[in-house]
Formats: sequence, structure tokens, C-alpha cells
Amino acid sequence: MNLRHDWTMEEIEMIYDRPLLDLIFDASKIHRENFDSQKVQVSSLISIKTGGCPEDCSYCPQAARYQTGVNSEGLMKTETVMNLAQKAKDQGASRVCLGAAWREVKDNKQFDQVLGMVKGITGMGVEVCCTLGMLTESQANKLKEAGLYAYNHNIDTSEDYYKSIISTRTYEDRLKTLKNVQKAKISVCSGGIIGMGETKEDRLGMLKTLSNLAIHPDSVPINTLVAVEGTPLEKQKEIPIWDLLRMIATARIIMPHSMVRLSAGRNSRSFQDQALCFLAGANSIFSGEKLLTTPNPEFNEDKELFELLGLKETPAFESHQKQQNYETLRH
Ligand code: SAM
Ligand code: DTB
Ligand code: SF4
Repeated sequence: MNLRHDWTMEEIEMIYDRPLLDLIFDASKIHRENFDSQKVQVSSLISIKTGGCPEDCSYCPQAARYQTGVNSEGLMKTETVMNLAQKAKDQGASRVCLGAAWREVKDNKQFDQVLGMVKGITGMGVEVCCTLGMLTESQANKLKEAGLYAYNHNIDTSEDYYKSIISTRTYEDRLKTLKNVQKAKISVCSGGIIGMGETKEDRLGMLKTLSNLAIHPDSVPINTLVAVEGTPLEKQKEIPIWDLLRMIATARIIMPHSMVRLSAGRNSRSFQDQALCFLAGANSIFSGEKLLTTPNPEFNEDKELFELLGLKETPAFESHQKQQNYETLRH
């Protein structure tokens, strides 16, 4: 199937608004045409630099300016990170994602240390992903040389609503980093958050931006807000499962070759809800007791879920091969 990069708001809205069961059915069909429906890719997050962030992202417990109880810690020792990565691999994770509460990467010793971590964990035979804030072209190239497989950098919401959520950087800044990552031939992971008080148009606008990128992100995380006390969004109510299903199914239909990641917010969802998310086209998750600072289902719980549903973990680098094949077909 040819990938489209010119989806309009009207077209995306027509898909999003379809009767829910038909929408899930359509998404499920497209999912099965492009992926093995029994496989779900499992990533594990390690917060290598927690808290004390200078940015003002309204949803984030790690912003220094909000009193959330998250303490600011220095960069984690390489040895500790390696041990945690090995544990995650042993528990079945095929990707390890290193997160830092930074606005941007700076060319300093800490960055060199992160490059060492990327090298070390890549050597274990797992995919390494980083999410470190804004990157320049040369920093992206250095990460690529160290073996980095993917980079996560979310656009979070629509361009319009972004201004109400974050004031310390722009949507344009975000898109620039995504370009730098793509230029360095690193796999792009980019998505956003729902449940921040945005309108339906904001959700559709976010999906339009993602699907109109020159190359669709290889991975599209759909997070639902984890409302943390002390953040400006602490009072937001959890969104209904139906909205999450519509987001996942629409993303699956308009970006049929991307991994759609059922991300933050999974801890409060039942097995039944999660099963519907997989049926709607989600094919990756974060597993392990913590996301970066908030609780998430433990590996054992996810193993039980996988067993119940007859799901298997996607081996490392398998989705890469698939996406590479699509690339070859396209050119
Ligand atoms: N500091 C880097 C950055 O902002 O790109 C990397 C880490 S940041 C925590 C990664 C992503 O986590 C954010 O872009 C946001 O989409 C997501 N996130 C943060 N707090 C969240 C929350 N409370 N609920 C859901 N998603 C959240
Ligand atoms: C993404 O889209 N979600 C993950 C990962 N990328 C880095 C992070 C979610 C963070 C949730 C809040 C926390 O645990 O601090
Ligand atoms: Fe900092 Fe990232 Fe949190 Fe924003 S989302 S406050 S940049 S850690």
C-alpha cells in the first residue's frame, strides 16, 4: 500500500468519527495487512537524568518549577544504566529507551557519557532509543555513530494547542529536531499526549502533522496524560477509553507502516481495554514498573496479558528490517 503524506483534516476527521466498531474493524484489517497481529514490541524506559528540568511542559512532573515530589538527580552512572538495561533485556524488552529531563543536549562530558551508554547497550543486542530533548544535526550524527537505533521526540499536540502547554520552546523547534534525527538516519519515534484538555481538532491536527512528515515516524507513541499532583494539569480527568481507541485506530489507518505505541496511562486500563487497543492497531508498549517517574505495569503483569491474548514479543531489529524493506520498495 502506498503511504500518503497529504492527509487533510477533513479526511482524518471522517476516519476518526466513523462508528467505533467499524473504525476498529478497518484499523484491524490494515494492521493485519502490514504486521504480524500476534506480535507486540516491548520497550523499557530508564530515566538516566531525572527532574530539575528548566522547561515548563504543563504535563510534566520533572519540570523544576512544579512541586511534584520528583527530586532532581544527576546523570546516572553508566554501570547502573548498563545493569538496568541488562535486566530489561532479560525480562523480554527488545528496546531500551534512555530518558533525560533536559531541554536540549549540550556538547559536554555528560553527552559523551550518554554516547558510551548507547554503545554499551547496543552491544547487548537490543535496540537503543534516547529521548534527551532538542538535538543539533552533529549531535544526531554522533548518536548514530554510537549505534543509536531510535530517537523519541514528541510533538505532543496540535501546533495551536502547543502554545498553551509549553512556553519555553516552539513547535518549530520540535520539528527541527525531528528533521535532524531523520537526516542522521535514526529511526524516529514521535507522537503525543491526549487528555490535556485539547479539542478533537487538536488531536486531529497532531495526527495530520505526524502523517504529513516527509517520512512517517517509525513509531508513534499515543500517551494518555498521567495527571501528576503539582503540575498545572493535575486536575485533568482521565479520558474515556473510546477516545484512546479512536486515536490509535486513526493513527493505524493513516500511518499503516508505523508502530503505534500504547504508551503512558496504561497502568489505569483494564486488560479488556488494552486488548481493544491492540485490536485497534496498537503494536508496541512500554513495560516495567516505571515509565520515567510514574507507575506502569510490571513485566510479569504484561506477560500475563500477553499469554491471555496469545501475543508474543517482537524480537529486536525485526521491525527495522520490515521498515527497511518498505523503504526499498518505495524508492
Ligand atoms: N526532556 C525530553 C523531552 O521533553 O523531549 C525527554 C523526556 S520527556 C519526559 C518525553 C515525553 O514524555 C514528553 O514529550 C511527553 O510526551 C511525555 N510525558 C511527559 N510527562 C507525561 C505525563 N505526565 N503523561 C503523559 N506523557 C508524558
Ligand atoms: C513517550 O512518548 N512516553 C514515554 C517515553 N516517550 C519517553 C514517557 C512517558 C512519561 C510519563 C511520565 C513519567 O513517568 O514521568
Ligand atoms: Fe523537561 Fe521533557 Fe519534562 Fe518538558 S517533558 S519538562 S522538556 S523532561
